[in-house]
Amino acid sequence: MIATLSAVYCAAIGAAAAVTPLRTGDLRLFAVTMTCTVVSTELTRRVGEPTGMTRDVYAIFDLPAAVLLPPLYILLQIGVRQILSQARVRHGTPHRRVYSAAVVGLAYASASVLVRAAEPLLPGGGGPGSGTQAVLWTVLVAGCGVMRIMLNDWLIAVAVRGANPQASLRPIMIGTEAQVGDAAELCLGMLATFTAAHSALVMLYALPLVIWQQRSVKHKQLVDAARIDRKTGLLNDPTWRSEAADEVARAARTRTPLAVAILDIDHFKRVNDTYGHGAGDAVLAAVAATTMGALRDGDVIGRIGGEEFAFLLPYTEIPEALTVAERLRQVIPRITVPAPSPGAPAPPSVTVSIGVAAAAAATWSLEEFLRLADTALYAAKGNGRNRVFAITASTAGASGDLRPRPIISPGGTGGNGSAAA
Ligand code: GH3
Ligand code: MG
Ligand code: MG
Repeated sequence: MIATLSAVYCAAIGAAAAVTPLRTGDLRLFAVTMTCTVVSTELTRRVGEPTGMTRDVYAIFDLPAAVLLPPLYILLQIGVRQILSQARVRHGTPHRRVYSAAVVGLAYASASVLVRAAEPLLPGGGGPGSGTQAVLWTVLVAGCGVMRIMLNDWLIAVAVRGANPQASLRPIMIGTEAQVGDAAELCLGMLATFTAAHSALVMLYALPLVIWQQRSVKHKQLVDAARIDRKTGLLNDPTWRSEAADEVARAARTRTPLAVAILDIDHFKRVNDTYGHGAGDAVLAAVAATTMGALRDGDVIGRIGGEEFAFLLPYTEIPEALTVAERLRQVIPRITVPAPSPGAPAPPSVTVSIGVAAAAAATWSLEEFLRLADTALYAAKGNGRNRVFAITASTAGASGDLRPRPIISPGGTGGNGSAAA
């Protein structure tokens, strides 16, 4: 896939070069879009380019080149920017650079071809014009811009999935942040295109906007990096504690039910010892992904230790919290984790022990919730592992019976005592 697309990109440049006549006006506009691209890459250099699949803001100068010039120019512009980024911003893997250039370049070239084909169909013919024609023309440009984004995302998703079938693309493809970023990028690109259609040099005013937007994208990525555990994508320990403490304080204030649970993978050391640390990491990521998938959006999930995760369920009645924990205990052993490298054995399935502290309207602090959940977890481990134990209280600040009790699963495979709630 990567080789094919890269070959198509190079062939497209060759074919476009053969059929594109050199015109002074085109060259002048290309000089401006290329200058803006080079200057914005240089000026945002120190902001850096994050690794992995990311979104950036260069469409502001790519869209004018794609819409107002023959496809050859945008194919070249994208290629030059990747070469420049490789040399000046971050030394990435060469084949990924070529693939990025191919994906973005071909997506824009398709948009370019489409605009050229559709422009003559507008009532006022080609060009942005003014009044109704200007509105219709920008709608056409926006349509091509959206098509470019979709084609781009689809090609990237195919490659990412090919390399890692488990990869989660949701946040980067359709998360709120991605959509806001795409919309801002597209709208600025359209304004720049409309402006450049009238006077290429006026587009220079867009330069500070690009630098500003690139910095804000980077800022968001830095904030995420400081909050998120890289191995699992869950909140890291300090962030989880801080967000969980806010929820606990709110529950105490509003007298609403809340539960805190600690989940610990059973005999995880054996996975590392037998299958290697890489396999252990893959298991950690898979358990985290399953946990995230099983919980709701408002639940607070974090990695609070090596193979220990914590989750807080706000507004959750005791029986519901116990059901959630028990469901997780049942579903995690069914996860299949692929081998970390070709030829290596696939890691085994794992079981988990979960300790829950749940209160109908408790005034426990987060520390108390955690201490009780830990006591319940200890009981789950001591009673044979692969179990959920819970400590529950129905009244505020309850100090009655705080002994951990096992939760009986519907299939009878879990605890072996009486039900908790
Ligand atoms: P138990 O059922 O009692 O919880 O046994 P356990 O083996 O899961 O617990 P133990 O505390 O003895 O070992 C936890 C292991 O988790 C030891 C450590 O090497 C491993 N671990 C901690 N963090 C990571 C990590 O980030 N990646 C990997 N692969 N292993 C980790
Ligand atoms: Mg463990
Ligand atoms: Mg542990």
